[in-house]
Amino acid sequence: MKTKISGVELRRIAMPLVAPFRTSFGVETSRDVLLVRVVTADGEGWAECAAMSEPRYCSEYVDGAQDVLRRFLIPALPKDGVDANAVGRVLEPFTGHHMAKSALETAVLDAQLRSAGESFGAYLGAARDRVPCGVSVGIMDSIPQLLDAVEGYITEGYVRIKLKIEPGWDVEPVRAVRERFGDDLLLQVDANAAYTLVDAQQLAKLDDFGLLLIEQPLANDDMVQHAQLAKLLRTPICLDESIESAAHAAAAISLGACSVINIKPARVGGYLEARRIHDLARAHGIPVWCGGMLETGIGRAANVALAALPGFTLPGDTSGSRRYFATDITEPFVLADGHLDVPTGPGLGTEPLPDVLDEVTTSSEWIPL
Ligand code: NPQ
Ligand code: MG
Repeated sequence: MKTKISGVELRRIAMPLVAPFRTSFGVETSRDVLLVRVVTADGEGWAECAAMSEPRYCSEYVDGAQDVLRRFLIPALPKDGVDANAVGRVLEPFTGHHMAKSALETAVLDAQLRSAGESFGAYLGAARDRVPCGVSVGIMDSIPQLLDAVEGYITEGYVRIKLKIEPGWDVEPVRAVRERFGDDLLLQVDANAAYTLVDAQQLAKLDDFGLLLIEQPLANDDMVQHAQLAKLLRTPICLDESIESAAHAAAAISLGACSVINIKPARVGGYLEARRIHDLARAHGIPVWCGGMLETGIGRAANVALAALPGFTLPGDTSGSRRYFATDITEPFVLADGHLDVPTGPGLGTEPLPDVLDEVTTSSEWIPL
């Protein structure tokens, strides 16, 4: 099926966070999000770009994503229409820029599925109608502050807690959370590449706490070092930043660099590549889960649909809207019994609320095709 696109709106919105979110690579207090709206003959399709304001998590950043979309990716779309399945191939000549590519492909896919009356979940192959949700907890100023935050999330129903760690904030916060909330709590940590292989002995101390996994302990490029570290730890290693494609996932699995994969569709270039990684991991018995990039309801809707695929056997960072935003740009995603419902409407099954969208918009540009 071909979708004919008349143009694309690139809209920037400013979304204040409910609380600062600190990771090993920095502190975020507000989310500067690029929204992509594809306009077709009979409708439109939405997506959001996961790129952050600065290139810290990965090399992409939001101004750069908007530039490459405007100058290269959008003009590459065929004028006589394109099937969403072919967008990846059309953008292939341009290297990198997975988050920008993901946003464009997702908006085309949303437009196409809306026209066809099919939901993202049904299209991707969702195997359930709701998904269990975890939450990512930032680095705090003190252990009591961390315990209060974790207690609040457990009370809200989150079924799994992920603690952000860095050198100097690792064993003690994990020990404190285990002592306070018990051994049954599903608990994992995420270092966002803050360690090196010489820290192996320190990381091995985490083996005592029955963690589900340790996410991205070493640098993005350290695939071989992750394989070496895996031999020194009992805690399973999960890769996030290192996995930018299905090819990377295949390499990581055959190297023994990870035994779990965090799939973020934006990081790997879109939901179709995300599904390929899911299929590959599943064939190898590698559990996967859906990561998060502080998405608004637009990105969240698609992530929840992906997280409903059968190989997503661990709870994801698919938190409710209020984890990050007091007011979401869509109807908010609200946890029920620790789960989020997979949207069932056509396409993403949600769209921005016009009044909220106008209030948070900081700029908009129209790229005609
Ligand atoms: C991760 N996400 O798994 C990322 C990292 C991350 C939910 O922990 C603004 C935009 C701030 C994206 C901070 C979670 C962010 C961000 C952290 C992504 O590694
Ligand atoms: Mg991570």
